[in-house]
Amino acid sequence: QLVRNEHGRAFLDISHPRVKARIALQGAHITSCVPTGQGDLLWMSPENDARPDRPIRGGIPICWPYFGNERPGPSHGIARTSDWRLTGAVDTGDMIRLSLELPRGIIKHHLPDDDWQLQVEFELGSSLSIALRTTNSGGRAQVLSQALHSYLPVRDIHETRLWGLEGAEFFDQLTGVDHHRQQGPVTFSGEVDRIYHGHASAIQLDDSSQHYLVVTREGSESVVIWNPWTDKSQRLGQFPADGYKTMVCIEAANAGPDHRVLAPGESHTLVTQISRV
Ligand code: TA6
Repeated sequence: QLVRNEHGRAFLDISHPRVKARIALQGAHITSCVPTGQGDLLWMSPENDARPDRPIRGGIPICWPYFGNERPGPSHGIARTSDWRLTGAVDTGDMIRLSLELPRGIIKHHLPDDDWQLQVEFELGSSLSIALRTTNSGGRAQVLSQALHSYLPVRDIHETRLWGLEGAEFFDQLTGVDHHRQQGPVTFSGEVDRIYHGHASAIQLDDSSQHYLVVTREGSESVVIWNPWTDKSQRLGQFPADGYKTMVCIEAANAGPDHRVLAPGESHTLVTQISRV
């Protein structure tokens, strides 16, 4: 049902036999997803002040229609601070499917030279799936870069390894140097901010838990791996100084060299699934 927090921010609170979840209407931003009998699949900062128009730290921010600062404007684009509209809710018994759209008037307001339609579909049950569909509704080709900026919980970042990226090439956002090659699992002993590209297979998050998370993607040949570590944690808004110890971002993306050019009328759907195995 629709609830509002003390700042008037609207959330969809989902309570289903298979899952409990919460989605902020601003940004169509899922902030928690707890399948029955499991822990939350997502990490949320305890320091969110959740005032409207401030990006929520945690969950899955929708970075669109550009990633990071690939275009002038707010970091990671305009979708996550704009008000979306619920357009559908279906209970299939073993999951709930929610559809939202970003009204075209809002897109036009922020991006007067662009012509896009944007919808998102969540499938919430024993796992989480989010599909972000962009349509070029204009008369000229348009460039799209984007990410589903998933914050995932880990028991201890020092004991965390990401499998599935071995041998993949990556661009290091910290140094601006490209064409690194991943040797072995991704481990963390300092800030990590990398765009792995030319890569589409599943990523396993092994943090020595009995069950670990698996992230899969569709419509994406790039994935961003980020942990802010100590210094950046101090500089980030709404982020506790030790927050880096219990989270990692595994972001299904079309970022860097994996940006997409959509012809008039063309659609592209970016999908990520998060499940515990
Ligand atoms: O995806 C990694 C990243 O681009 C980092 O460089 C850092 O800026 C992070 O996103 C968070 O960005 P935000 O705008 O949400 O503070």
